[in-house]
Amino acid sequence: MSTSNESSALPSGFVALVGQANVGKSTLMNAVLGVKVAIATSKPQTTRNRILGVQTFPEKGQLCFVDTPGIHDSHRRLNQALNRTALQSLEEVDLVCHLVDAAAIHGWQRRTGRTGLPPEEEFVMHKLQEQKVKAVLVINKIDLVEDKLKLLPLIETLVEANEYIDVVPVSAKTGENLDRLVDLLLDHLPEQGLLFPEEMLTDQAERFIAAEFVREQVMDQTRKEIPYSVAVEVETFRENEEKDLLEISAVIHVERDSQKGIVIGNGGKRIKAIGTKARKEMEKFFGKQVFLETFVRVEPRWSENPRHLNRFGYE
Ligand SMILES: Nc1nc2c(ncn2[C@@H]2O[C@H](COP(=O)(O)OP(=O)(O)OP(=O)(O)O)[C@@H](O)[C@H]2O)c(=O)[nH]1
Ligand SMILES: [Mg+2]
Repeated sequence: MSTSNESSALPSGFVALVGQANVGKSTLMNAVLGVKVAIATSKPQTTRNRILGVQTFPEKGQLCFVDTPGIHDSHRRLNQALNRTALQSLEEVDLVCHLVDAAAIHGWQRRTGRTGLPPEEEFVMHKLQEQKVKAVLVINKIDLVEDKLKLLPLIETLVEANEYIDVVPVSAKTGENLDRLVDLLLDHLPEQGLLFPEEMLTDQAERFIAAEFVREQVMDQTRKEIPYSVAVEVETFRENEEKDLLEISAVIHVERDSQKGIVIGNGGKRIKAIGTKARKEMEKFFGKQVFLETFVRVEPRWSENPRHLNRFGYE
């Protein structure tokens, strides 16, 4: 890093978070921001859009994260759109964080008795190499690795497979080493001053964020194919100044009648639980009381239909 003096501008820039699905990209962005801007669940393919998350570090600089969908090999139309979104993000950034899941790779190596990388990880590596990006390797979920010495051969395998300008092991969940990651990213960014106002957090519309909180709960509280058959649209987002609350109505789209039944649940139990938790997340984010209504509609095979993918903002 160049020596700084009082007249030099602070470092800043766009940093894409990329990798396989479920490696913790969104969790890491939220952890650095200290606010949940991107939804995160235990199911793969949670993130479906490019999501900007900005954090300003007083007197240090500004990181503008671009959270992206997990890159994976699939022929489903929705999934291909997600891959495109992730890969296009690489073209617009100053730096890339390639996140890998240390525990998942170790698990794969143990199960198969092999020493290399799982094919899904090779797929991501290949995509990154094609784009010739400047990448930092971020080895996430180290809280799940009991014997930290085991990280060394993993790092060796990864840096042999791809070129990185730096390597950092972290835990997005416990926050371990995230301060080191932040300093290191700032070190690699141009000294160009702040790109956004200090208080800026994201460029996502409030409606989008509200819809995402509902989708997060549906994904979290359902299983099998349902998380991948859900799209949420916010139809009303209104400030009721008299009552000092936000009135939000959201439509949960699924692909089949049977899925509608599961989302609603016995006697409406599940949809009620989804609504309650989503409302609490919204209240935390918007800092206001929320009145939330939810509806479930069937939109047959929307995830294979370009018109609907476009309508839901995925293509
Ligand atoms: N133990 C542990 N779990 C983590 C860590 N980081 C993320 N997770 C968990 O991993 C799961 C996936 O996290 P996400 O942040 O949604 O992962 P993602 O990479 O954004 O996934 P997609 O959006 O599906 O591509 C969630 O259950 C997280 O709580 C970590 O450092 N340690
Ligand atoms: Mg994500």
